[in-house]
Amino acid sequence: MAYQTLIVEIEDYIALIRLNRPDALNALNAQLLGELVDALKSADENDKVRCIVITGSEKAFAAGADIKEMSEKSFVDMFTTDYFGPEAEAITRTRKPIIAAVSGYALGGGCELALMCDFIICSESAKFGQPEINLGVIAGIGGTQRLTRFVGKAKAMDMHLTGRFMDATEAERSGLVSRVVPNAKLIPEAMAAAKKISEKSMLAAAAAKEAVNRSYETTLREGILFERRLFHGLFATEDQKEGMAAFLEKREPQFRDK
Ligand code: CO8
Repeated sequence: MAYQTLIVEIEDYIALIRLNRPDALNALNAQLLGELVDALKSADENDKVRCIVITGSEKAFAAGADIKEMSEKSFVDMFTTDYFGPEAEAITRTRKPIIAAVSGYALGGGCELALMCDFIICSESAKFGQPEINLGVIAGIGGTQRLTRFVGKAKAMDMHLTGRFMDATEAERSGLVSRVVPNAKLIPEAMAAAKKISEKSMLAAAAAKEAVNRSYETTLREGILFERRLFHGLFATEDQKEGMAAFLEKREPQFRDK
């Protein structure tokens, strides 16, 4: 499928997906989200992809859901189409690891999209925010739930109620992002992280992703049991035999996803 709002490059087992609506600071409209869902599904199904990086431009990862598209909609329009619900669900169903590489504004739905990824690497210019309150609404694709789980109630309430932005330093200090790098290093750093992931066993990577994500869905006891069963299950794979043999033989493992 040819995309109008995304640029997708696949190289070296990494799919780099760039949001590409520069005139609207990559605001998320129905077309962009539809194309993103399609690109992620294709990446999941493509043997030549082992890790995914989603990024925007230097000025904006995404400045929110598209206000022009939403402004005239009624409750009935939003409710009957379940506005952005199916797309958001589909994004979080992606099985391959996804890194968000954030530069500039990640606001509203843009911040929420970054939160849906497995982890966020940002540049020094990144600004995260949930400014929907300034528009008379609130976050709609997970911001009140994920941000609260990731940075705690105090910061989440502050952001959702005041609409203020969080800079890169505060985002790292709060646990929202895993790394902050200079602007020019953002894509190289994200691609290097993706390359590292792409060299692991995809079976173990998928299990790690499922287990960490499960920690947000269940009790500690159930989550630990889920983790232990996945851990036990990986002993049925050739990659476990290879990984442990390689360690003992002091060589690099050759994982085959089997
Ligand atoms: N939607 C549509 N267009 C946008 C958006 C947006 N969210 N953000 C920026 N743009 C457009 C501007 O309208 C402008 O277009 P034009 O040149 O045609 O007027 C262009 O992008 C450049 O923007 P600015 O001139 O405003 O650039 P500045 O550098 O002056 O400011 C800001 C940058 C601070 C990012 C500013 O553009 C801004 O405040 N944008 C809006 C941020 C915002 O409020 N985001 C939240 C939107 S609501 C939301 O995300 C809800 C999520 C849940 C939806 C799911 C429903 C279930």
